[in-house]
Amino acid sequence: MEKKVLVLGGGISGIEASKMLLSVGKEVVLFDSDVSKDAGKLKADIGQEIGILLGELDESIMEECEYAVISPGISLETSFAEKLLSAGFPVISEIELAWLYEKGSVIGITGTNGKTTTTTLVGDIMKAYAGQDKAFTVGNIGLPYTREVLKSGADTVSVIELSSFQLETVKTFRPHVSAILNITPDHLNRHHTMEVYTAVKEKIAMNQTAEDAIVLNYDDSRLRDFGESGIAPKVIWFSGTQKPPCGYYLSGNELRYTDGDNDELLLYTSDVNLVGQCNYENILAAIAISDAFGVSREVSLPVVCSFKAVPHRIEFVREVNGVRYYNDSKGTNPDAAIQGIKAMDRKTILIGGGYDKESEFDEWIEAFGDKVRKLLLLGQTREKIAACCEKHGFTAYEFVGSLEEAVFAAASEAQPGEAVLLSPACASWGMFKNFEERGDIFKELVNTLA
Ligand code: UMA
Repeated sequence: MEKKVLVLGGGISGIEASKMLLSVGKEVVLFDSDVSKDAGKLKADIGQEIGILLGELDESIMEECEYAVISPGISLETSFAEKLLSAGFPVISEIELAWLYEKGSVIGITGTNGKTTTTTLVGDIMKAYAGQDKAFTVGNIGLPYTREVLKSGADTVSVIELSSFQLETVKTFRPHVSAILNITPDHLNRHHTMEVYTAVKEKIAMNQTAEDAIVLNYDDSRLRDFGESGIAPKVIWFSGTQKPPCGYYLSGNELRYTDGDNDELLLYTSDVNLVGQCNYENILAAIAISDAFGVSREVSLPVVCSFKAVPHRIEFVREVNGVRYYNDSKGTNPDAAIQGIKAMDRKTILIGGGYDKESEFDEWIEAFGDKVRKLLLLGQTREKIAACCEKHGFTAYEFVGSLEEAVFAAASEAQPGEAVLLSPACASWGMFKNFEERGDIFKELVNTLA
């Protein structure tokens, strides 16, 4: 009898992986260590009768199942995952599972920051190129790859946002074009060191060959080293600060490309709706990816010009009494949040703090300069951030008990001509379901201000 597949985690990845496996005729056992999960609801979400295990995972499961598909949020160090791995039981990511059923072309995009904007933009370019129903924008962006992959065919393109959690357990995944946008400290509570975190991100290229391409950030020393280390795919550089030997770069208000001999203007920054250096870098990476994929600029550049900021990334919400409110809830780590501060062109009341991912906040606080006039701190990390503020001589901080309190305190503090920015430098977990919920609640609160 054919063995079953064990799916670990009953979130959206586990549900979509289970559905996909069932539809290709596999039997599935879904495990979630959270005993409070509602097995009936999980079965209803999946829409078919499957085995559901909650709480503890018995070792006998390895007899019953062929391999496990692990959800990204589950650390390989959890006791049940460790038990499987130490017994040599195959454990693959939901991305790897989908890849095994992929029939079309694949673009994979990772990096600490800018992934969602770049993936969304590349997805839109691919829709213009291949057809609306021939390009799938999936992955960490919030739509599991397993949900769409069975629609793939020779003429489709899957554009996948990949987190380090998802790359940790890929085995044969091979994007035709990949990109690593940047690598700065994040998720160190899970990966422990920058070396491990970097190595996991670099797994995006581990199966690529000379027929494939990788787009890398020339300004990032780790990625420069990686690109110059003799890796198999063709390396394509982009830079927000300098002209690379060959590649895409920002020069003043111009987005340009050089092939080493000839240099050409692609766009002016005023041609695009996005603002901020990080976004110009995302655009350069997106053009590099679509060029490498063979999309003509007549197709890609108009999409770039009409593209609007994705929600929760330095998203302008509203102006009230001369104060501009920005939602950068996706500023879930110090580096992303630094980009949020940089994008402000006025004095700013900043709302920060949240779940503790063991990040260091020094560089974030240093980036305040004389732009951040007041910092409102909430969540698990607020004492840690306050101590770091004191270390750096920044004393204009205040503790707040909730996001609601933060928005009202910011509104009464801000003067006309200033900005209020939610860019927490921390994950939302613990106080909110995810960064989207945090950003949505922020926007609702801002919309109640009179
Ligand atoms: N679970 C266990 N045991 C554990 C941990 C979790 O059983 O030890 C169970 C939970 O009880 C829950 C399920 O696993 O039922 C949750 O799985 P999950 O955390 O993998 O969440 P999903 O709903 O499957 O969402 C995941 C990504 N979540 C994480 O990586 C934490 C989503 O990224 C992604 O959009 C989605 O897959 C589709 O691909 C979110 C994210 O925060 C946006 N990503 C991080 C980031 O961007 O920084 C990496």
